[in-house]
Amino acid sequence: MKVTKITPAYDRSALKPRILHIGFGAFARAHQMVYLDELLSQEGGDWGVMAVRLNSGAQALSALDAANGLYTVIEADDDTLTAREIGVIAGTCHPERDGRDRLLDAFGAPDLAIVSLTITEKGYCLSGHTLDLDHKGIKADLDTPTAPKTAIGVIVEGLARRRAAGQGGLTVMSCDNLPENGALAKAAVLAFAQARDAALARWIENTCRFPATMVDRIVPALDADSAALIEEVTGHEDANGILCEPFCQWVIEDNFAGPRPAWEKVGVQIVPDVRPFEDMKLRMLNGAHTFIANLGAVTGHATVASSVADPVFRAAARQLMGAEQAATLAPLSGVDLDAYADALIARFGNARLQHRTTQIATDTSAKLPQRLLAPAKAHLADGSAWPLTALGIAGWMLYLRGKDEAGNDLPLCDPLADALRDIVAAQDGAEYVSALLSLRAVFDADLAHNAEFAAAIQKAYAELTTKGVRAAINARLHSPVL
Ligand code: NAI
Ligand code: CS2
Repeated sequence: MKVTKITPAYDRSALKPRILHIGFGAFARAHQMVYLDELLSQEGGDWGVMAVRLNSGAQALSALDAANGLYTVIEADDDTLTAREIGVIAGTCHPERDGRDRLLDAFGAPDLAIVSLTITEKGYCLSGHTLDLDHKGIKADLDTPTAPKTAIGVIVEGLARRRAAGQGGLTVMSCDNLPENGALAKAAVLAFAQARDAALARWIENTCRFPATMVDRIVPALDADSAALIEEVTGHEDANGILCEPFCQWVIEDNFAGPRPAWEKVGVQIVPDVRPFEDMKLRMLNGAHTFIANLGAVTGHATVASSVADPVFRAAARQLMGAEQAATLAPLSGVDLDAYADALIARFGNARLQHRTTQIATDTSAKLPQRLLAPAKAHLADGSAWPLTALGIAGWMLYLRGKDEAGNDLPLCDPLADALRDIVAAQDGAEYVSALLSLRAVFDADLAHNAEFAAAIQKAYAELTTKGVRAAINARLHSPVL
């Protein structure tokens, strides 16, 4: 296989921390940083990044410092392998390592223009479309707002310090897989600010901007094989090295408070309305991922690639995307949804990515609404069929029971884990499904009162448990494969 190596072709000493990225995990390293690296390689400039992690990962940031801010991203599929050394990091910060004030004061720097976020869906501490003021972390941060621990508390205190320093507003850009992620980030930040100080909330509303984004690149958590491959290709260990697929897409709403990198020069789409792109990606890609993750894990498939190598799952994922998810989308000029679905199936089949089904099944309670419930609602409204969507939702309920079909344990990692474990322990069968359906944090009032929805999920769950997962899926395929 041909290995292509790319190193930073720009003057790194010119970089200033003009972007502060909170949540410097696998995805940010392989997506936002790569776009910026390409742009700097094209035209140089001073757009550097301060890499921040709030909870885990202090050691990885220290390793990044020791490597002079450099790390490697490997983009790979069966035929190609590109190792790109990324040079955009202009500093790192971890509040527990460096002290909270260093991070909060960084918001006041005159050169800072953008705070970008990949903090996972649960990092926004939402309840529906606004901030959950009963969230433990939010309550604690409102008690001590100048020493915040949540991302939302940090952003608001950082902006308060920026305002006090006499600087203008910032662009706060969510790059998480949430629908209308800009509006949600804004709602959370404003609600927290309002609870602290109405004048601060007004200042944020008037001077800051919260663009929505659609982000796409499959970046699994690093496993031992990928770490070994990175070491083999680069010749050294790399605590921040990451392996991902070659595909990459970024669509950003044209809504900035101040300057931004000229991302459009490296293929980023800057558009007036991101919503149709978000819906397409969150439903077709992420909806199919959640279907495969929960049902695949229960069946015993460890990865997405092994799931779509199984003809039942492959046919189901393609049918879900085409017949059920695409059918709920507004037409998007220049996008052929059939070709998009075919490309997604090919991307899922990338065997270089050991993308674990149990990783994607993490935090499903925060993913289900945008991925499978919104499409279900659309089908209920227009009377169209949603057999696989229903199986996907019931599949989550089956996954939660904690055992695969061979009796092996399945991990539960979810912001609602305690409540979910209580429900699992209390009952099974129809009562269990009803208890889950009454969880308002997942199923909103519309769905909770919809008897047709409840009946469809009950039926799907009963089929999964009586027939077994693959047979239940197969029976709902337009062209059964078993
Ligand atoms: P990761 O686990 O490698 O990194 C997550 C980062 O978020 C870490 O820095 C972690 O400390 C931080 N974090 C976790 N919970 C938090 C909380 N409650 N408050 C503040 N920070 C928190 O995960 P990865 O792969 O970087 O994904 C992060 C997010 O990026 C995803 O949840 C998703 O929304 C988005 N994304 C990921 C893609 C992927 O393929 N990995 C692709 C597209 C979007
Ligand atoms: C996945 C996504 O973990 C998950 O929930 O569905 O992270 C997925 O890999 C990305 O959205 C692809 O862009």
